[in-house]
Amino acid sequence: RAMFDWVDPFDIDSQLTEDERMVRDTAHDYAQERLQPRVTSAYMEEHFDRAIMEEMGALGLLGPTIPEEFGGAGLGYVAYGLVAREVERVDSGYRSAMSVQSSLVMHPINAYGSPEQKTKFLPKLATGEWVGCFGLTEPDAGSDPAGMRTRAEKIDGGYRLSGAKMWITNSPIADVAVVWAKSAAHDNGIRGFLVERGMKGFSTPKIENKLSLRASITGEIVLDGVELPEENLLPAVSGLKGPFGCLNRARYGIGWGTMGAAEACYAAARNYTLDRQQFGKPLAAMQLVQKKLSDMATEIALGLQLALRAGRLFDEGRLPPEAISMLKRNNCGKALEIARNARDMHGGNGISAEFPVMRHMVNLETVNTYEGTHDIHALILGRAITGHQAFY
Ligand code: TGC
Ligand code: FAD
Repeated sequence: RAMFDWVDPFDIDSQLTEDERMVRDTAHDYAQERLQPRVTSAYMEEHFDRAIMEEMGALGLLGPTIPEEFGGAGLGYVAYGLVAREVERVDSGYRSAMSVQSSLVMHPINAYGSPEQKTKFLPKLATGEWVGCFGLTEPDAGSDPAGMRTRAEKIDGGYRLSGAKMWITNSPIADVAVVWAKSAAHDNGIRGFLVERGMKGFSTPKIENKLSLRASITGEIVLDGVELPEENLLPAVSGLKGPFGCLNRARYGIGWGTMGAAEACYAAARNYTLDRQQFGKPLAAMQLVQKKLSDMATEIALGLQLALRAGRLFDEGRLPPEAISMLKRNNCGKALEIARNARDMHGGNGISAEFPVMRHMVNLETVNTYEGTHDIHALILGRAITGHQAFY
């Protein structure tokens, strides 16, 4: 009789290559040894430690899919997902910092940038010497980025950018911002621009008092007539498919990352209910508690298999964006449900920062909203299933 492993019931471990397991173990050890000890105070103080970017860079965790010639690790998307899972096992905010740098900043420069842009930006982003951010959302354009108001006007030798971006991960500490704007010189099409720290009219005020993702830094991007040279336009993409091509990668990473957060909540709920006695026996011996743990284990096992299959298809170039919507929506929604149940199973202790469950729960509220809300992904899937768009 094969033995049941409550952590890995379908032996996902043996479905990974040796290299993937090595990357996973490196990320696991780093996350547990260096991130776990600082997360509670970072969360309470609403502080992101900038040194984390350099630590991750030194281990090759930033831009792992970027070619080695530009400072990346040249790894596949399964390895990238495994890193996201290990980092988000500690906190969704740390995974955010990492996935923005990798998928939303390094990827567009690598995929749409000029050779000069790749040489100038990618190696420094890979080591964490530079931090990047991605500006798509605006105060009046969130789920509908086509409604953006940020404008690029052609000037002699370059462009002048005017507008504002809202809810931007890493913006207050960013050295470079990938900003999406409607460009008058390109039939008002959406184009990507590399805005560098120090450019006149560029500022990034911090958004204070978040109740979620407090270990990640979030801000605005204000573009007050920022003038930048022609060489800072991303030359090789135009239209919304530019930012969406980046979002495909970040959303895929969230599919893995949220399972890491869910696994942390499941393990915490199991440990807590095994220790805690009520009515003369451990809570874990009660039927209702066992049902909750069984549901958690099942959803995590299914979610991980889905993420792994998605990663294999991604590496083969066969993963449709709509399948990424299914992965992001399902795994994030299930992780949120698992975190809420784990919080409940900790009773009063569940609301204390001594335990990770409520922090994961409120973090996952953000993850359920950003990179396309839960309902927007349902509509993306609905359009693909029926052929009718129901966005408006
Ligand atoms: P639609 O007509 O569907 O498409 C416009 C053009 O884009 C192409 N396209 C895609 N290309 C690649 N990948 C995808 N996933 C694509 N989806 C669409 C499409 O083929 C078309 O190309 P073309 O050449 O024909 O012009 O555009 P729409 O305006 O109808 O889109 C509707 C909708 C709702 C699907 C879309 O706007 C959407 O996904 N909204 C959600 C917005 C969103 O996800 N924002 C995320 C902001 S970044 C963020 O949250 C970072 S958090 C990071 C962290 O901290 O971890
Ligand atoms: P809205 O679009 O106003 O949506 C509000 C509600 O209406 C949601 O429930 C939504 O599902 C629903 N809704 C919208 N349209 C429809 C419809 N057609 N039918 C039915 N229901 C609908 N953005 C970036 O560009 N870069 C970043 O780095 C970034 N980081 C973020 C970090 C944090 C902490 C947060 C909270 C957000 C971040 N975002 C970032 C922004 C994020 O992507 C947006 O918040 C998200 O896309 C939703 O947009 P919105 O907030 O404007 O909500």
